Amino acid sequence: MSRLSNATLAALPADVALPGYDRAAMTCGVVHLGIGAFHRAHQAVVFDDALNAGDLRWGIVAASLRSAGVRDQMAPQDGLYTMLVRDGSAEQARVIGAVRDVIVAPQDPAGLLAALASVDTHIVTLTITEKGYKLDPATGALIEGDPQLAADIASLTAPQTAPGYLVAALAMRKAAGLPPFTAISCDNLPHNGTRLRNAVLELARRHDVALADWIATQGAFPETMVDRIVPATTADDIAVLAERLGVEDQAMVKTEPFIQWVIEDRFCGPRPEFGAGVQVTAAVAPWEEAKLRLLNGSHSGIAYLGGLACIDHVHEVLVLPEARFFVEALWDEAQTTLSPPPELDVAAYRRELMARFDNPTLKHRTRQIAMDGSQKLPQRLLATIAARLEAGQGIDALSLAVAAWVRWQAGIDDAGVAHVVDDPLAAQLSACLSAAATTQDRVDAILRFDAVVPPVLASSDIFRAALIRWLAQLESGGARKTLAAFRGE
Ligand code: NAI
Ligand code: CS2
Repeated sequence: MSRLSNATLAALPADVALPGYDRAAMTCGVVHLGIGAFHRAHQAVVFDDALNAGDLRWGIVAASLRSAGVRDQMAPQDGLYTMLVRDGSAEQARVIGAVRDVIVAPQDPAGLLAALASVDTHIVTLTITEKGYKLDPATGALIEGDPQLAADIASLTAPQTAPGYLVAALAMRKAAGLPPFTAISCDNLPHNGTRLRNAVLELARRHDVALADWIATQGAFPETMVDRIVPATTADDIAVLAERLGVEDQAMVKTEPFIQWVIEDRFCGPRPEFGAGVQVTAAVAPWEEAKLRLLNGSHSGIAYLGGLACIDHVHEVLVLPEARFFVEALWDEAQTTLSPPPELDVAAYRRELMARFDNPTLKHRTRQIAMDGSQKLPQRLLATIAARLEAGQGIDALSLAVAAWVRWQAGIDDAGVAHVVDDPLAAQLSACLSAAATTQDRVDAILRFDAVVPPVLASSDIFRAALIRWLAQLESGGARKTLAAFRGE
């Protein structure tokens, strides 16, 4: 079967939305680092909207800092791909044309640096996962001793890390008399702009103090809150779409109708006239905190408990009344720790969130969300627990979610089936847990794991007791029984 491409666009079925602009005439104002599924269904759509509105400055040069997979899917398709929006019953298809090129950084570091240093480039977006920033999850400081970071500290000729690419390109821009670009982290990290800025400034300082000062005064690293559920594409998704389109699209993404991008009003250069789904605002933190603690906190709880109970997808976990009860209880706990923005109606947000999780056509795998827990737990669950404890409030549901994460580290589900713990700290976590003989010992080992657990929780007797209680139940009876017990059954 032929592939989706410029040549096959005109033959697509009439109900597929197509780029409404001349792709050959667009320039690339955006460089994106980490072209995974999320970028293709979120930021790229926002820039595609700007292109459709007639501003042809917002094409994208995208890069993968690791593998050639996405480039190999997109290059034969002239950078085109389909976004499928599934609302639970109907499905809409739209071809996105914003991505002009995909660079595989390890194969072409000079090409990526040239794109970043181009006079056309005004904005750099990043979705490199939480671990890509090379920051300690508990403290947010650069991970000293990380080999890739060490290489970038030694030389920036062919950078290894995202902060390395940004520093090297900013040095080229400064030398060429160009302004810096606005660098926008779109990963689910707390204060993601500040974290990215700190990583870049710290690395720049190791090379050239004047460069670091220039970036600090002239550059911009807005905070953002990003939200759209974008599950990984499956081979089945690609096969079903090929039937519908009559051409194959290996780079397709599937998502939900909901889209939100809250960006701090801190740009150092041009930006598009943002349209639907984007808010530019002075204060992102309240949005970000609400999203991380409500959506992502419960997502992680659902992923570990559902994964242990051998349930593949989020919507299937929520078929269980005891799982819904748990999610509502976790939200009750998290909600008291928030200072929501005035525009956010938390009760309505919770109702909408449950409906989003219930979407049966997204098929969001619990295993996908369970990945990289060590990088996710601090902002999703542990900060919430610390705030509850400080206020003298209970942590029943939140600590059950953390206990399920601890249980997940054993690498075996409730049916005795082994799973890979996909986490950059998996080996260290496994070493710390395997030396522990009892449930109490395992909890104590986790509490001492200071890359993830902050001191205030490591020393909390209340947190320790809650973890021991839930972990003991998960270990003896499994996730389904523990959820039922949580509900008082
Ligand atoms: P994906 O697996 O499709 O893509 C991940 C991208 O990150 C790939 O380009 C990969 O090469 C890159 N990457 C991974 N580790 C890296 C490292 N150590 N250094 C540099 N690059 C690295 O995942 P997806 O769905 O695109 O999600 C990526 C991130 O986007 C998430 O971790 C999250 O922070 C954020 N996000 C994802 C949402 C989703 O529903 N998928 C929604 C909101 C945010
Ligand atoms: C999920 C998020 O994979 C995960 O850890 O919790 O990627 C989630 O889908 C997004 O944050 C939704 O905006």
